[in-house]
Amino acid sequence: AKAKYRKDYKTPDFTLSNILLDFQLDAAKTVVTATGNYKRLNPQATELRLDGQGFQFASIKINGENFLAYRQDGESITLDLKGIDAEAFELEIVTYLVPAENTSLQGLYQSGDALCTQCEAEGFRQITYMLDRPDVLARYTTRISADKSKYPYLLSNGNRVAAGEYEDGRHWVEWHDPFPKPSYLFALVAGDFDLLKDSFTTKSGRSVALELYVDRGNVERAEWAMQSLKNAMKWDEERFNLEYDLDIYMIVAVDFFNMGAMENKGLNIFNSKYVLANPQTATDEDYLAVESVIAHEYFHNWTGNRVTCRDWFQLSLKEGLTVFRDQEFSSDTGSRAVNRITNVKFLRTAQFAEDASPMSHPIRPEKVLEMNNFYTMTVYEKGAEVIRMIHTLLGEKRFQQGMQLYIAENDGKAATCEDFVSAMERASGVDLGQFRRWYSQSGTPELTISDDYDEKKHIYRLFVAQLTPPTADQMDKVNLHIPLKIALYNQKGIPFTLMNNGQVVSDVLDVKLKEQVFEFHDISSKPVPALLCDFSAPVKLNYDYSNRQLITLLKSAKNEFVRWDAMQMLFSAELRRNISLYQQGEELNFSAEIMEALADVLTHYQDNAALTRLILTLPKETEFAEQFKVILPDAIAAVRDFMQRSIAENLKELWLNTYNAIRLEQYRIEAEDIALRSLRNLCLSYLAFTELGNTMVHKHYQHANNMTDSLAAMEAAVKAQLSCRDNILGDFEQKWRHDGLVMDKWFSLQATRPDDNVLLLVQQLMEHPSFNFNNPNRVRALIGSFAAQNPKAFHAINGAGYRFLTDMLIRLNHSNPQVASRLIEPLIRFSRYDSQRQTLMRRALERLNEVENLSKDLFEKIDKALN
Ligand code: BAL
Ligand code: ZN
Repeated sequence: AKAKYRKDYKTPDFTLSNILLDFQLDAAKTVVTATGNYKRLNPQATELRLDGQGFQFASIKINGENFLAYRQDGESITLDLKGIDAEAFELEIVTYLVPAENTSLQGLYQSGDALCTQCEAEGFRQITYMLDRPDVLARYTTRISADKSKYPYLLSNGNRVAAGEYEDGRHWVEWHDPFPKPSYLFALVAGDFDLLKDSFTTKSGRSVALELYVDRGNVERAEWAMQSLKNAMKWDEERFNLEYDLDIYMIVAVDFFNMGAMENKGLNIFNSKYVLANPQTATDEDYLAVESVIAHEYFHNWTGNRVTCRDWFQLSLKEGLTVFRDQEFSSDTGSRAVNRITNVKFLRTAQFAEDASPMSHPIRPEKVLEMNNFYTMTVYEKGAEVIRMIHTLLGEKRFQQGMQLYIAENDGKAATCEDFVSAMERASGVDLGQFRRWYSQSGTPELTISDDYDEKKHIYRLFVAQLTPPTADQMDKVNLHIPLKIALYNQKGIPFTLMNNGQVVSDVLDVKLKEQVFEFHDISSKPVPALLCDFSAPVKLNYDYSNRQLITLLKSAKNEFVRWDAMQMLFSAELRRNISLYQQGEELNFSAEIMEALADVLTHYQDNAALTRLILTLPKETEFAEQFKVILPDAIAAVRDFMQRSIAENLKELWLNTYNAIRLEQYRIEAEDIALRSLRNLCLSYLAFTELGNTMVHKHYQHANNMTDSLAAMEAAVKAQLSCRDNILGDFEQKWRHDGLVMDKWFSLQATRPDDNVLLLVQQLMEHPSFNFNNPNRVRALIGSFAAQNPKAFHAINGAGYRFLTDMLIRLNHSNPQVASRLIEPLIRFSRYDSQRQTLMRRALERLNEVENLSKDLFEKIDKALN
């Protein structure tokens, strides 16, 4: 297979206006007859090349006649049309599929007893030969027939237009989708489900039927998803003026799914992880994740489906924008500060790491071998940050005017990132010329800031320099337009008005040059600067803060994000200082002034429980790791453990008092309760490291009436290696062994145990009756968590972690390359480690590289890492 380049985009020679898909379903042999009306767009074209692979091809007809003038390779068929009138013709193709054997979970496959599809990005071509590219939009009619007792529900996109029964026990249903769409949005589901029904009346008064399909017995776990859907529909009308368009909206939850969910027109297919929730099985975090993914897929109906992507290099056009939209929905529905902090934590850890890896790419990639490899943190989360910066530069009103223009100009079309930026620019009058570089430049920019205060003239200056270090994909970097939001606090924590020559100036500075000076007048005392407030740009900040300055921000800044970020910087400073001590073999110590600041925050928890919890949460090892050019997994683990125990012991009484003071009787999913519950569980997680730990944790587990509390106790017991641990783990296992989704929490916790023998345990758990190597959720929970969330064990200096992951990848390369390709990430990032580990990791990759029939997915990443 050859890489594709963004610069090589060409409009298609042919397009497809309508297609009739007839599926005679059977898990062991499905017959697909695809009848499409093709039109020639390029009068010179005499050949039609269609994508297709992984099925048995039976026959091809043009205008009803058998057609033989074709040639095939492993990935396509090329029809020689010189013998026919190629302006417009009907093409009928028959293919045979075996869904039961399709473990790749792309195209048509079996999940449990159901049959379902996943076509994005290029899965449709595993169903039949197709112009499988997003700029070919057609109207789909889908006729499905199947055994009625096995598959009572037969679903596809659009409206159900006809149905009937055959005498042999089979039945059929026909669906028609009036909106032209690309093949990646096609979907089909057949199975036996419980159905939760509801309806939504749009703001123009149309009634939309809402249908949520889940495995039998799970209907009471679907209520929250349904409520989230209705909230999302309403929010999109109110904030974005976007209304739903079809008469029916269906969601189906399946257990075998590579991604989180898929926005197929009118028929979303979801990983059951992002649908099912009740207080006994789902944590507060799960509830919020369900709400956000349900919203995300719904928002795609406009940003993705009505306006789709011209080519896959434009993926961030729909993903970055839709992530921005789902983040805004969660922020309007819950706490804006909590959402911002959570998203920034994730971005700084995972996206920054990706940008520093061999897979570094701009949010609009230039070169792709396997498209599935580009559903990344960069395209999604950094893509959303780029949209957020546009929102910051334009303001809500002009941003919404830009959205309306973008939709009006591109509805029903396949658009580009440039179409979006251009609409934003024209609607707002704001020049985004230099800003566009965010779409083509990869890497994490660094802002290095210093300052100067003129006591006599009351002038404060910020000297801002920007630099984007070279990345694996791109050596030369240019200056970006970076919105830098700031505040200047006096020693009492009151912000100065930002003035320049008697004028009030914006708190968002336009950083555009390599070096720039910003001057503020009438600053009556030396201020403490809050820089990059709300993370106004996805960059790293270098400013030489003193602990005193950070403690001032932590105690008195008005902005919640600034307070949280100040504590993050204090934790980092403390970690670094202790890592030096650790390396010199000296005794570690925890700063008294930081400890005091932590105590102060905890004492005032009632002012803001949610923020208190976020501030007092010690960053994970993987979060700390991102601060280092060369990552030292053992040192980070040891110092973090020391910090955790110090905070636990020193503030023991406060943790205990707070734990006892918080009382929550009934379980409710309300922001306030979630905040208190999570703070109480944070107290427990610290107390676990004190002599009170074992008794308290065990009691907490026994008294828990919801999964959030049960899991918090189990996690505290595991992390602090308490003697009640095995008892709790065993009880949980007995209770949930028949529920794979719940067991994922258990598998994941087992895989991240701090114990020395954790790898052996992980290997043993692969034989556990609840484990299933073909289920991506199970594999990610057990193997993925070990490799990505247990850095000390994975990077064990004997190389056993690397060998284990390599063995797993060799197996997954055959069964599910897409999952394999996600799991390989920690291994390709070897350049961040010491030379001994680098050698071991390289050796593992070289071994993988020798595997016969290496998938494109893995090949692309290994190739980038080794070359
Ligand atoms: N389009 C793939 C899944 C998602 O981003 O919604
Ligand atoms: Zn999406």
